[in-house]
Amino acid sequence: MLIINWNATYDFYEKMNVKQAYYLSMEFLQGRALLNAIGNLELIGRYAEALKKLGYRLEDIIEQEPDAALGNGGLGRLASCFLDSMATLNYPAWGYGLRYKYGLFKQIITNDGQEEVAENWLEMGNPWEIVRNDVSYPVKFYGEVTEGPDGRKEWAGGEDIIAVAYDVPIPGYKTQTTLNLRLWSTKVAAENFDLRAFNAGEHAKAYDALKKAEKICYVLYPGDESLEGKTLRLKQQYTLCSASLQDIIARFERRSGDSVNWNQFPEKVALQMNDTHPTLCIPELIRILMDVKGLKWNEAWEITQRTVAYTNHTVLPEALEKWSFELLQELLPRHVQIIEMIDEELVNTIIAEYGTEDLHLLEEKLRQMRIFDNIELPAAILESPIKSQESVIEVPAQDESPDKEKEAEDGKEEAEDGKEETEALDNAKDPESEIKVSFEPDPKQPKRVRMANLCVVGGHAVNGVAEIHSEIVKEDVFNEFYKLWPEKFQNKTNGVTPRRWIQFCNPELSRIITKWSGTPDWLTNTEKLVELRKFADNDELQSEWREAKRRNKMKVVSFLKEKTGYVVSPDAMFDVQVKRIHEYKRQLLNIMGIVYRYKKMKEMSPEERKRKFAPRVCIFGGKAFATYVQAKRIVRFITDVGATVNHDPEIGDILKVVFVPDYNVSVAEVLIPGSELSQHISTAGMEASGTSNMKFSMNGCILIGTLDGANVEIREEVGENNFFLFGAKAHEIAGLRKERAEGKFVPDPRFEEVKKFVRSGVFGPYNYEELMGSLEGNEGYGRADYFLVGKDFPSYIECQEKVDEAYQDPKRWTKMSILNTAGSFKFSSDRTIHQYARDIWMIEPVVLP
Ligand code: DL6
Repeated sequence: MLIINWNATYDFYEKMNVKQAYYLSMEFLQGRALLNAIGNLELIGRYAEALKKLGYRLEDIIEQEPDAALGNGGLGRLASCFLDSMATLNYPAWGYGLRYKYGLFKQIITNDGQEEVAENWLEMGNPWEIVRNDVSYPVKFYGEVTEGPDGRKEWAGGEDIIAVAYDVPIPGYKTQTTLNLRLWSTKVAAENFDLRAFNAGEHAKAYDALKKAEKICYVLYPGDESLEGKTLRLKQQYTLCSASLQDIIARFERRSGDSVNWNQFPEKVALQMNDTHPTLCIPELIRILMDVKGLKWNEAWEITQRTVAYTNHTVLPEALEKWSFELLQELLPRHVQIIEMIDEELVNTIIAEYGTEDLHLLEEKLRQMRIFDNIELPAAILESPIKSQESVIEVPAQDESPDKEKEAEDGKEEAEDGKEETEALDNAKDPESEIKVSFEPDPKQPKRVRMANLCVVGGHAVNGVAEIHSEIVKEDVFNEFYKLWPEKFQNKTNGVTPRRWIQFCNPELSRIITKWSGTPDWLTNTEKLVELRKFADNDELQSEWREAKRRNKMKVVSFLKEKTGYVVSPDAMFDVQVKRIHEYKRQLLNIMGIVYRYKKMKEMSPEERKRKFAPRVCIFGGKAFATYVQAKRIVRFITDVGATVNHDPEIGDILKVVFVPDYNVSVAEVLIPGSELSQHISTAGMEASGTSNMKFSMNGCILIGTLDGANVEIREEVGENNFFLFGAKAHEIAGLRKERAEGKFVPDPRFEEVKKFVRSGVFGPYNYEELMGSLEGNEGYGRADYFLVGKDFPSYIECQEKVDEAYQDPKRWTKMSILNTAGSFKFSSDRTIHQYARDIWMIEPVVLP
């Protein structure tokens, strides 16, 4: 059925020559496909029946499928939710990505913390893809650019590989529309296989080109510490952009027949860049239009800007990609020329806007906004109009401490970057300053290309992924661009598909929702969930609601036993924090809170303990990037605490701490329906949106969180009484950090008590000095609690006391839970996709006849 629908959809779009949106993403975190496919086709019952006749249970068959984990976390899963919504809402759209041989690593938890093992998800073959050997494109790296007789640039020589399409069907719910996710794999171009070397017995030499080509798609996100890693990552990004654009352009030409009109390209193609990873689409589209199709620069540039849009998913400076100019120039020489043209265009715009009278101001604007960082201005601009101003004086080269570079490598760039910027601003503003304006690059600093700036300049729309994040994007990260082009900036609050994240993972709750909302329509129109508000106090609904949660908790109990060996009580509150391990997500705050709880429990009589604390199972899950040392220390800390607490006979079932290994989409599908409290406790202003917060809330789980990302909007919708709020606000963070740096912060005695307790060795022999030291900013431990764990600790543990109190009143808790599901209507990815379609892509639903 899928294949029939898939072909019908494709044929119809071809025939109608519709405008299509293309979602380009280096990550798609699809998870398992079977239940989703038969669910969207409304075949679950019949499929299970058929399997039964063959002697199998659907549940067992489902478990056989490995997760397609072609993504790291939220960004990739968002892309997959979007595909589901695009198909369900009948939007003509496709996804383009890479078919990594090894997805995100498999995480093993040992006594020493996390270990990584390659995830060979294709080992048993993949029935959900069709290789399209007839759809393949050459992709070039390195080489030289020359000028042809007609003035056109020619990029020749270098290394050629072939990108081959693997197509994956994306079924919509209750619709025939079945979209395509086209993933590229790479192989050697036949002519590059050195048969002569092979025949001469030089096998290694002969296989060299083969390996070079194939390894591009071996692994998702290779560590980019080494130059080799960086080159590989850049090759991956370019492969995605080049192959996808060649494919899109070929489709456009085919559908245009004899009357190709390139001006019409943006009327037929909308291209969304999922973060900066596909930025090379911009110069690649221009390259193809100019060098292959013969368009002039102005035409190519205008068409590109009308076609491309950019979503920003992070404000962390270390994640805003900056590529080495030299590397880019070596690997993609023609693209660098094109980026130079875009940069020049931008510099002219900045000069037109700010003039050349105040060179301090101009230098400042150019420094912040140019695509090139620390690269000389185009000669024409330096000569005139800038050189015509007599006041240009060169800046004396400034010393760079060697330590600083090391710190930046350790992931501590933000703090330093912020500092540099303030200093530079101060200097620029100070008329007495000795440092004079200069447009010359600093030879001691690296030359870099800022991909985010290229995206903002090259795209017609820029969006953040939650209201607060989009404000930060406008007011902070891209403020200079916002002042120049306010009309480009938008917000598109993320969403998740209610099919996978309620209906298929939580059929118990879905039945109750349908019964009490009076219709199954909530699955495609989540506004209907609001109906539940009317019955939030109803005893019958409350008891059904609790019963469903209990059954889902029982599934979690079995799951935890199977995966960790721990046996936990279903009577305890299931308190969950599952997400990538990152300092800003503050798993450290959670575990420090648990340690505090444990210590207090130990100091109390059993009766007092019972009165004061609701029994809890604290569940953690998430992967730490293999080279992220601090994140791995946090994993180790959590597992050590678990090992101590869980075996403490005095504590028993009143507190358990479990780290679930190898958190992925399928694990989330078990944990989320059975959770009661979930933690979204990032330092305010640092989590762009979060999407698991939406999934938990939909499944009647109550959130404890800061005013960050989509938490802000979730709290608005579910009601502030149904959300446990704590912590500093985003606008306070800079001031608090400054205070800390000036040594003015006085930590709460309870926080000091916890650190001392950890240092006492109660959790085993591991050296906790680095971890605890990082919360103090001791010499050698970096940025004085940059994520403000110590600052938010008192309000966090006080908020947790309120959680205990609420949980001890089941009627109140159940009401809060129902109101969470009811208030989650806004967070369907269907709403988000409608907004992208209407405001950015300008596409309409196309229903198959
Ligand atoms: O927008 C999806 C997701 C957000 O929900 C998370 O808040 C955000 O951290 C994540 N961003 C990334 C950034 N990756 N890069 N580059 O994963 O996006």
